[in-house]
Amino acid sequence: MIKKIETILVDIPTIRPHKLSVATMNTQTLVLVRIICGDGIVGWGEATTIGGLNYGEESPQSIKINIDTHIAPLLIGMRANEIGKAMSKIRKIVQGNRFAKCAIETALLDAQGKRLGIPVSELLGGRVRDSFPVAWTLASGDTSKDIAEAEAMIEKKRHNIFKLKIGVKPLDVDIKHVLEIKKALGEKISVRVDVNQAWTELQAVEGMAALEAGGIDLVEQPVKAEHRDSMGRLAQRFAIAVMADEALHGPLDAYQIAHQSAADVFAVKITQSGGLFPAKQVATIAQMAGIGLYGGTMLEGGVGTAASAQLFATFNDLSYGTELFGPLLLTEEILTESLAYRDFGLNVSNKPGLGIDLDIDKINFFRRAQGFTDTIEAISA
Ligand code: MUC
Ligand code: MG
Repeated sequence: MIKKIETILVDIPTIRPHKLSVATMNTQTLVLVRIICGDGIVGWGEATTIGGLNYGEESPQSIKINIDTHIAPLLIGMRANEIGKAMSKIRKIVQGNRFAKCAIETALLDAQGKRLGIPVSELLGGRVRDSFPVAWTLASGDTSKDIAEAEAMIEKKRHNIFKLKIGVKPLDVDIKHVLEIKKALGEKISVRVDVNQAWTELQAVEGMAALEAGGIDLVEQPVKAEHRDSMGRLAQRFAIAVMADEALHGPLDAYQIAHQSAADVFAVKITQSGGLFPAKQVATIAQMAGIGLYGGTMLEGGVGTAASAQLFATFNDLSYGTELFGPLLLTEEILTESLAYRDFGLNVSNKPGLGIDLDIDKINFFRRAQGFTDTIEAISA
């Protein structure tokens, strides 16, 4: 039985300012969800977004208040092991709020995995891999700092795929920045860009021609999410891969984008999709349409990253790798044991549930910094 649902906002500083075309992040707010079940099992979920309401239509505060006010009351007293029924009730009654729904579904899956003694991947169809590559985003805003950061990552065997955030500066300045980084890192290192919707189609035509000639592997969301015809024209015109990110809000968008041939690759995100099961459907649609898969992130902390990892481990095709580096961008770890980043990738836990434990003292400390005077209780499950 679902006994209690708690939502906790935790603000964690980033290791450096993270500059996107839509926002500069100095902290990340994690919305943690803890579901306490009648059998004593505890499940954790998480949702994050970027820059308040700059990236999407849910903010950390809206996620918390909508779970507390509208979603949790629907679930209290339901059977905790009937995840399908619980999520279908929420999906019928609650419009939108995909991030909030994802955090709840994650917590229910974590609890169910712990109850059955199996990792969440096995509740999602079963894993086909135990590790995958993880890209790093260079977003300091400075070319030489980005090159030094990338070289340090390669040296440590942490990452050999890099995504550059562009779109704020004039096109020629951005292109120069990207090509200088590509030249410094060399042939063997994959360099991609994320424009976060900042270009017009004409700017994209000019930018993508230069990026393609310079050996850049992929362009993520070059134009506005709703400009699907533009995405389609760009995907057809250039050999460089076009990836849909902000354009993908779950299975229906996936179906329509596939139908319109408006992307070569999908960035699958559990929050953007509205949960792990809808994200799996997004991946299935991509695979049916011959669209490549990339495991995306909303810069989640340890819980959301572990959940994404459990899902991405079930994808047959993961040809573009993942970007599950969220916890590495934060100064503080909220897990008692960090996720296993090794050999340019992430090893996926095979412990029950999400395979993680949370550091309750750390969570209470960062809650206090936000002015919360109450604390959450440590519960072992
Ligand atoms: C995005 O648009 O892809 C993912 C990695 C990163 O640096 O930003 C996010 C959001
Ligand atoms: Mg993106």
